[in-house]
Amino acid sequence: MRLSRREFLEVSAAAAIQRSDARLPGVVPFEGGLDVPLGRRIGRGLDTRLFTDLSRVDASRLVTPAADFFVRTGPPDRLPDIGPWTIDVHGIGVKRVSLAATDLIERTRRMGTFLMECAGNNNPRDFGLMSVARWSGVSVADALAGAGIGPDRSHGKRILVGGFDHAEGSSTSAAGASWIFAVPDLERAFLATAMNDEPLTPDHGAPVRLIVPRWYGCACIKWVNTIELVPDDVAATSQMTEFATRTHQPRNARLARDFTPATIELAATPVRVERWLRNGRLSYRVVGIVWGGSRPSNALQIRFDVREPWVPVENCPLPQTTDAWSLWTHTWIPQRTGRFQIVLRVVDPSVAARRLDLYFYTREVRIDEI
Ligand SMILES: Nc1nc2c(c(=O)[nH]1)N[C@H]1C(S)=C(S)[C@@H](COP(=O)(O)O)O[C@H]1N2
Ligand SMILES: [Mo]
Repeated sequence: MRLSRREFLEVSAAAAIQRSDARLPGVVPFEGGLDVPLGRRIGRGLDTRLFTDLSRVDASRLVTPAADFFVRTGPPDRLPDIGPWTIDVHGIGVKRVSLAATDLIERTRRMGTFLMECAGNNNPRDFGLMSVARWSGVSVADALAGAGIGPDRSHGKRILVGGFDHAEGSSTSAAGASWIFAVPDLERAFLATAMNDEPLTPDHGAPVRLIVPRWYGCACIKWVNTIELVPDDVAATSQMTEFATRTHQPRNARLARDFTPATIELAATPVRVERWLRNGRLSYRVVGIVWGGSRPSNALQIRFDVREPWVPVENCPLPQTTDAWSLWTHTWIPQRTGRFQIVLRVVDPSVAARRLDLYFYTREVRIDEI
């Protein structure tokens, strides 16, 4: 949105009178990538998408409303009636049990606020295959204990969590959804039945989906209908193989145990570039998020132009947790008009940040006025 000269003078005058800063309307749009509609469900079936509008993330809106939570796959057409839904728990060394979704829903309690990101979150216009919700459910350990499977289940076994899925793939996705975990991978995992205190919707895996905090979304199986104890040397599933590159797996990973945990390393990206008048001068304020990683870090630096030095992000409080995203802001006074690539890096060598190192979350903006 651009201001007319008159509007500009009015806002300037107002700011001067108040001797305070004034935010100008609108934001500088991010360029490049696909111009997809945000916050609106598009596509059909397996290819259903909803991209969260990350520019709306703010201190008062750190949890994504359920209707805006990203969707990576719509419910299969032949999704069975969720009323009598059960999870078939079986496998080596266990007695086959059915876990009723209604039982899980009765035992549901709040699990916490967690971010979910699709491993294929690669559109620099938006990066909107990422959202944060308050989840409720039953921990996997409790659910298995309820099915008579105690903590000793770990002995030489892995756990496959499978979901109902589309019968056929599409040009961008394969059919079938299951992930095989080592037992410790699921320590914090839970079977979610509610998002933001509302029952799960079909888009998000109703009646039961898996949430594995800090892992990419591809492991967070929707419409869960199977939990199977499998041998340690079991082959990886087609879902794991489909997402192997995007979850940074070793080349030639073939068995489930060849896979590394599909965790999200520390990452950061701008979510909007605001225009401000400060003491009658135009300046820009970059608002961004930092997420992922096994421990919080605020050692972020930002750069707008390869010819300029990296500088510390101006205002980046140490996040209290890496379970969700946290906000940072940075005042920017560009010295020229034209295109800029906004990139971030973390300067702590003990923090793994593969995607940041690859400039994966770079944003491009065009500045017309300085
Ligand atoms: N059964 C099933 N579960 C699934 C998928 C799927 O296609 N089928 N997609 C996965 C992927 S790739 C992601 S990113 C998340 C997205 O969850 P959401 O649509 O609720 O945001 O679900 C995961 N769980
Ligand atoms: Mo995904």
